[in-house]
Amino acid sequence: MDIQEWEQRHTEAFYNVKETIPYLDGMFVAYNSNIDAIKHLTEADLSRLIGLFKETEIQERIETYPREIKDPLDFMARLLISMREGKAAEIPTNTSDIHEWLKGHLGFDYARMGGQAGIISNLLACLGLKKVVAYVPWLSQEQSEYFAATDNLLHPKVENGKVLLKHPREAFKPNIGSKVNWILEYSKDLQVSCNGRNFMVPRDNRLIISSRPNWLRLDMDKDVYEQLDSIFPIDGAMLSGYQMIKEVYEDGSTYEEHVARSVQVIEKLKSLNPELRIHVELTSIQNRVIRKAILTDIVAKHVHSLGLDTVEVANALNVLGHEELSYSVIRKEENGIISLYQGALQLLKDLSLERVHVHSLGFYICILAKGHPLTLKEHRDSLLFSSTLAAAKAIRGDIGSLMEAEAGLEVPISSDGIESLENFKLYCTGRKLCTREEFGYGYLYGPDHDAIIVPSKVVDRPKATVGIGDAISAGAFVAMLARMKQKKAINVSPI
Ligand code: 8BR
Ligand code: GLC
Repeated sequence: MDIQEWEQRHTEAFYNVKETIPYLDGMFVAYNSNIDAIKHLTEADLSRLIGLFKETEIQERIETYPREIKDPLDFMARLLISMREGKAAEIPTNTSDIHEWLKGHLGFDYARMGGQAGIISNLLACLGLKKVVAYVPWLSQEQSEYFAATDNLLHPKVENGKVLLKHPREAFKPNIGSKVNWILEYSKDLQVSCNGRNFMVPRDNRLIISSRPNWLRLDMDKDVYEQLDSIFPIDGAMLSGYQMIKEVYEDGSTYEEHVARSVQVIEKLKSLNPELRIHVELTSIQNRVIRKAILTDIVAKHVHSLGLDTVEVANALNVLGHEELSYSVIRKEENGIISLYQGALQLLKDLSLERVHVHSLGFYICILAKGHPLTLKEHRDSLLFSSTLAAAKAIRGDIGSLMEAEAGLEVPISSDGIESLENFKLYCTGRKLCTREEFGYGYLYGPDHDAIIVPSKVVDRPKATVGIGDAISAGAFVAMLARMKQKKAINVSPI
């Protein structure tokens, strides 16, 4: 694979996409936004934290693999698991005790916009889309301050029973608390030693402690739902945050009701614009019942596009009954990329999707159902645009404009990514998914699907890793929609 050629393709794709963005009327982005309290862990922080516990107890807790943080030992165990594997994870906590404990024993470096919908809304607004309508059911005044101060960013506000669109800073709900998540970022090569075991962190990544206060409800206000037409015209919706749904609530209500209402919103959005495309951005979902319900009851048959990372592919496959494939995705041996491709394809089929976009460190795979209106080159441009956004976000932490995004073009393509792709070539040509030449373009042609595979840009020392996945999925999805709109406009305009 010619790395120079891929650099050139990144540059061309960036400018191609930049031209198409004005064709979009707007995007809807819901539901989750929170404040991320980010702490970059040093070796000193870590040994201080470990020193607060008996190391044998930490080890015992690691073996129980806690799926919820109930006490500081659960936190310590999940942190060490995440660091050992270099794998991102998000673990819920239902009390404010851990928040207080972390404030007292660790502290944070800075706070910024968090939550997939919050991050995506700000990014799209800063990229200069005509209109971005965000919707966060628990928008507090403090949270609203984290939204970009741009005129194109709006949020529904109910006034005298009527839904108006205002900037989030004028649309918050009074008397509501804020959701603060802790993001523990760690760097590659950090040395860890606990209970006689030593390891070196394999890659930059993070652990998220996600606060789930009991007032949190993933729902849409009745007035907003009934007057959903007021957010139009929009071309697409990016939905996330379903992981917040609980199996059973204190008032006795269950996840089924929340899932059913979430589906109603999706169906209503589609009925208001049948050409609207819906993307769901997945994240780490510890509760397997909820993970399965999100996939089989919300995503399957209702949405068009799914974005996720490699761990999430494995977790999704696992609850859908593909354990063996799930394990081979997670094992990540030399053939990990083959399993990842097979896994993503399985998700496309099981969930009846039009598109599955998997981002990994160094390369992205996008599986497409046959019959998509864009060419593979156009899809490739969308993915490469998102790789430039990821690079810009990794260097800067945030992207304030398209011009700032352009800085991502300076970041080199990952040589590990190129190597992973080389490992995949033989499989693809051997199975007649493509010729060697087609593989060089990143195009695969399956019997019932097509696929794009591209190497991506990776920043050596990222400012932070949290939220990069959201930038990748949002960048690629919006670039795809913009291209679809542009093609449509060109086809209907008189010659
Ligand atoms: P999630 O947030 O969904 O886990 O996605 C994170 C994504 O960020 C990874 O899939 C990877 O593609 C990207 N990424 C990470 Br992690 N570190 C990066 C870096 N240093 N430079 C560019 N992209 C990165
Ligand atoms: C999840 C987390 C949030 C984080 C985001 C980044 O939504 O809850 O804290 O900012 O992921 O993708």
